[in-house]
Amino acid sequence: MAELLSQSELDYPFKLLEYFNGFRLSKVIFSACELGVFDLLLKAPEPLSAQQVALQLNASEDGMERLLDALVGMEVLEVSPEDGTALYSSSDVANLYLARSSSKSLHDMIVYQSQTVYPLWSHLVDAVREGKNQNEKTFGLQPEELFKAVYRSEDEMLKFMGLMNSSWILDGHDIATAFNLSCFHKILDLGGCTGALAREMAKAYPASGVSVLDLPQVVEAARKHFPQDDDSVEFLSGDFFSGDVPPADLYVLARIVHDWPEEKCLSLLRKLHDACRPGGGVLLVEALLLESRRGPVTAQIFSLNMLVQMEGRERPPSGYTRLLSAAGFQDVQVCRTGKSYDAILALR
Ligand code: SAM
Ligand code: ASE
Repeated sequence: MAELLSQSELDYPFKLLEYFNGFRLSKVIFSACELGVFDLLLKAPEPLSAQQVALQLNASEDGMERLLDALVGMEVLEVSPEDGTALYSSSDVANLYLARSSSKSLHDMIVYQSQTVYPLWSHLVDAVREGKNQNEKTFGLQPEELFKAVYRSEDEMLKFMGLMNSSWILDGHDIATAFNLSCFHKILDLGGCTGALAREMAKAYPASGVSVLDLPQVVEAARKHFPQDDDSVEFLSGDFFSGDVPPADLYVLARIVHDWPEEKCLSLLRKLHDACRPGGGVLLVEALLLESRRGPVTAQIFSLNMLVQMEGRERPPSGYTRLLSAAGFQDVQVCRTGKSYDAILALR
């Protein structure tokens, strides 16, 4: 059995200190992204002093120097020389993932964590006490429906779409190829948002037709703000809770089941079971917990996030098998990718 934290840390609680200081490390990354530090360092032809960075980003020299030094300590930036004026430059990782202009940029994910998730998490104590999300307390709204809160303004909807879009930069290919899905000729990604995962599916299965169904305002914004050069994915407006879903061989539900209470998930899965032909199926994409409850900590943190922001939870494989069986699906297969998100395939 793995040694418990409380035993290995008795001499000096290194991990414990790292955990409870962690929020400040998050804020260092958030702030540097929002100030444009990584974009400036990527563009600069040579390393810059704190004074130069501060001047170009409209910040104080003292504040910027401390922020840059913290980023060096976190091994996100590099500094030289050891004496004289310190000159800062980006690392390959920062250029690839933190600069806005990179094709693998996680900037949108970071902005959403900073501006929406972080304020919500300041009410974690209340969320745990009350057992419900903190949208009302955090943003001063009383919407009757969950996505009226998530999409409380056009700007919030676009930021949320940016978050959803950027996850598949990292995990999209692994999810699309977790199972061989080439036998499903018509694939429909329900709540497919910007189409980022659907595009990975279209790339992996060029002989299949891939469509996205989402709420009308999301489809409109996806077309306008997240356009695609190819026409590999078709967009449909609709509501997966009310009325029929279009026919398909494979229904994809990526990060949908974890948003909603059990009864809503069951009725959606039953509807999909009725809509799909024998041999058809459903692919769930979620961050799987371990049956042992011992991790992965990222999925456990996501489950707390679902408490703080949504109405659902993360589950271990048995949780999904139970839901899928109750809806009538069979042959449940689970694929852990080792990244943030995993795949569960079930057949009618
Ligand atoms: N599947 C995408 C992904 O994993 O990146 C997005 C997941 S996001 C958590 C939930 C998505 O479901 C959003 O795009 C939202 O607009 C959509 N959605 C919420 N309620 C819906 C409904 N009643 N009908 C269709 N789509 C809905
Ligand atoms: C959802 C996923 C997310 C609904 C709201 C969300 C995420 C953040 N807010 O389906 C992404 C994953 N979770 C975290 C904590 O980053």
